[in-house]
Amino acid sequence: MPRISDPAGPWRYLIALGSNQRHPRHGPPPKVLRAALAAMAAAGLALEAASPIITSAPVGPSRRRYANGAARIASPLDPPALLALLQRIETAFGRVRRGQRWGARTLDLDVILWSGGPWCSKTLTVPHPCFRQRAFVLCPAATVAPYWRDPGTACTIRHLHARLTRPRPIRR
Ligand code: PH2
Ligand code: MG
Ligand code: MG
Repeated sequence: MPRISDPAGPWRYLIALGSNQRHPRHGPPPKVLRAALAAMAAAGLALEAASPIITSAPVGPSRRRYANGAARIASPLDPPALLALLQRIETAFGRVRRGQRWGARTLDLDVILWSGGPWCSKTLTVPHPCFRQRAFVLCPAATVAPYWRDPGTACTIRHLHARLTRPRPIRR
């Protein structure tokens, strides 16, 4: 596998994992996520912490529930090289991109944060543009990186999670 090492690394990354389709060999979504973590480690990513796996109601058009999780990893790869590696793992798990936004997927691996601050290119934006509004990302992320600060808001993950899930009075 080609590697683009960055002399300023190793970097830390927060990765969100999702699945809402069974895999013929690994089985149902929670098992897909466990197998994906093993595949990430086998590909040379140093797994520093992995969250418990949760199930969550689908956001978007898909009707099946998701299994979601988060991992904190260390790697010398820069964001585009890491993204390419994660996409190879998604493809190896049988993910087919049908062009439908938020369609059902065997495995989704998203880069949420990295220790280098904001990153923006044609194919990748870090921090992930929607992660602050997604409890299925923030809930597992808060278990592996509670004090990691989002460079966009300067809030910790724990704070973002509390803010999103805090009970609010009903407006009448
Ligand atoms: N991922 C999506 C769209 N909707 N909903 C849940 N609950 N979990 C996900 O991982 C998820 C989703 C697009 O990647
Ligand atoms: Mg996603
Ligand atoms: Mg994705």
